[in-house]
Amino acid sequence: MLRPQENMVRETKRLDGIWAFAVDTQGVGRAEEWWRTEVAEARRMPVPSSFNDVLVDPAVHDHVGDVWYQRQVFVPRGWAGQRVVLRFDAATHRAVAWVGEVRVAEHEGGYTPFEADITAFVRAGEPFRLSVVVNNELTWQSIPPGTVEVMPNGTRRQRQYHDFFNYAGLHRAVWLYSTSIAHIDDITAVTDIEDGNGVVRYSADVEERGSGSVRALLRDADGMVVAEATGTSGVLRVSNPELWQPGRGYLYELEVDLLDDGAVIDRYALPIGIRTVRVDGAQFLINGEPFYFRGFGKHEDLNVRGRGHDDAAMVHDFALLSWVGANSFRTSHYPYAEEVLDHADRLGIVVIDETAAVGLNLGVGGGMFLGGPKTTFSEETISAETQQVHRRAIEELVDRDKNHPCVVLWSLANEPETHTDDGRVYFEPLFSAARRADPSRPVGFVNMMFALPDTCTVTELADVVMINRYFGWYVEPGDLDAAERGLEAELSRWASVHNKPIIVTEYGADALAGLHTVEGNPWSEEYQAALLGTYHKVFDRIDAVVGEHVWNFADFATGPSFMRVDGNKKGVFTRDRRPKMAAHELRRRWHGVS
Ligand code: GCB
Repeated sequence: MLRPQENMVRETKRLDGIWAFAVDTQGVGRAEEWWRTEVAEARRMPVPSSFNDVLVDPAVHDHVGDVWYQRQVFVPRGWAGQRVVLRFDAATHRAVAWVGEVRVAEHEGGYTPFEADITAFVRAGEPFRLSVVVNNELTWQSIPPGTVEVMPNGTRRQRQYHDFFNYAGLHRAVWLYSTSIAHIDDITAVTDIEDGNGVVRYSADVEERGSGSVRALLRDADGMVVAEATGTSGVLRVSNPELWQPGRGYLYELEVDLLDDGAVIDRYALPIGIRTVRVDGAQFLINGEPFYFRGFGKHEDLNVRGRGHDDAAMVHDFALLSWVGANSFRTSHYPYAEEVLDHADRLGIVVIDETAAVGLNLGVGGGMFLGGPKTTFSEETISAETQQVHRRAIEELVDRDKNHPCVVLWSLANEPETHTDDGRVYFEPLFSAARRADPSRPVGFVNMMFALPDTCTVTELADVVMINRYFGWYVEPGDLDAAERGLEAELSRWASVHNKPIIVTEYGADALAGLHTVEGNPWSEEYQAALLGTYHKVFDRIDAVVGEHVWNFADFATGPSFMRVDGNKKGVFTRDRRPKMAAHELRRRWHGVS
């Protein structure tokens, strides 16, 4: 799905700002058809933002169910005769939208965009009422999963199987945009390098094409046309290409025009990075060169805005990545805003792109702490229905992010149950779906410690091994010698049993900023830094380890738990992005700065 874009034939209008907002405490809004009038007792809520932390009200913060957003929208008068599209970059976790009285869109999944052609329901130069109901409930049929519990006093409480706060709302931009009626609906571009020449294989989906023809131009970063083709699909070749490389995000622009009698009816300019990604034995190759991932698992998590996208905070995070010497990150544990991928494309930051499938493992939090069900895969828990939702989440992720050069690897899930045959049965079709959707990139999932090199039933489906390990924290807490031994033994085993590159996608320790101890006890900044140093010694001794992603870039909000003190403190930066000792430790290693 293409992002909205402005050019001589397309216009956009961002609907961000302050909207009317109502919490549907009694869950009656749909039955009472709240979209038909202005929502009663509306408060005001910024878009984009999570709704949870903005108003100082526990009933909003912890609300489980529907919330309603509403605003007037003016259709620009110049859009007469154009196709008008309403687009949501993300509504977490599901939403229905109405234009006036007409239900125009419905979407499941909190982190991928959806849109509706509303041409038939609006008039240029006139306003309409836009109503959206957003629902934040996690169930066994949602990705991520959860359960809603009704308490004795009738309030509803969300149980979840993941370690971050269940922020919800209109998290990203909402748009109105125009195109011509005949328009370019989608473009797919896959790049390759053949005999030193850059190759861009493109295909364009065109709607209402009629007698229109398609032309594709490839421009370099200076705007010079370097290759040209016609037709809805074709191959563009560039001699002496500037490659997209880690640390150097050189971008071409693929300009696709829909022409009628020589006139441009529609145009879309897609940034393209010419690069290859391949796994060869235990190496991860970008442009044929071994690549070593240095970076973090992150979260979209900020004070006040929660998971709401914020350009200033995003640019700052990238500046900190560069300061600390990171070359990559994982979009743990859900697809991030497209702005993030655009920025990574430009800076040459490498991304592991993850779905929102986190918590498909009731052995972890579910069984241990919540006293809930313990069977992960069953008719009552993660079922065939969940699997369908998961498959669609994978397809929507690939559909959205397939053209980003920064994305080098798809992560289908974080720490699912993969030591059982049921895990294998669940994941096999999902790997096939991912490979069908994108044959050009490696595919993997993030393994947790219940599934070992000899017992994991899913690793053989993956191109890489991604593992999260907490020796010295959840296992052997406080004992870094034991941690070193345990980690080395396990990584060596992964390397000898599976001839695949290993990326350690999580390792780390909580540290309370400002807590210092001479002994370096757990929770101190000293211990966090020392634990990372211990892991690094081991990584450097095992050739198959091709990546280190510290958990986490920054402290982040979680649900309530006796294991969390005002959130998860494994950040090497605090939630307001100040460095802990560990950040300096990483900077020394990754930048060689002393
Ligand atoms: C994990 C999870 C991550 C948690 C982390 C922790 O394995 O993947 O979501 O936040 O551990 O800190 O416990």
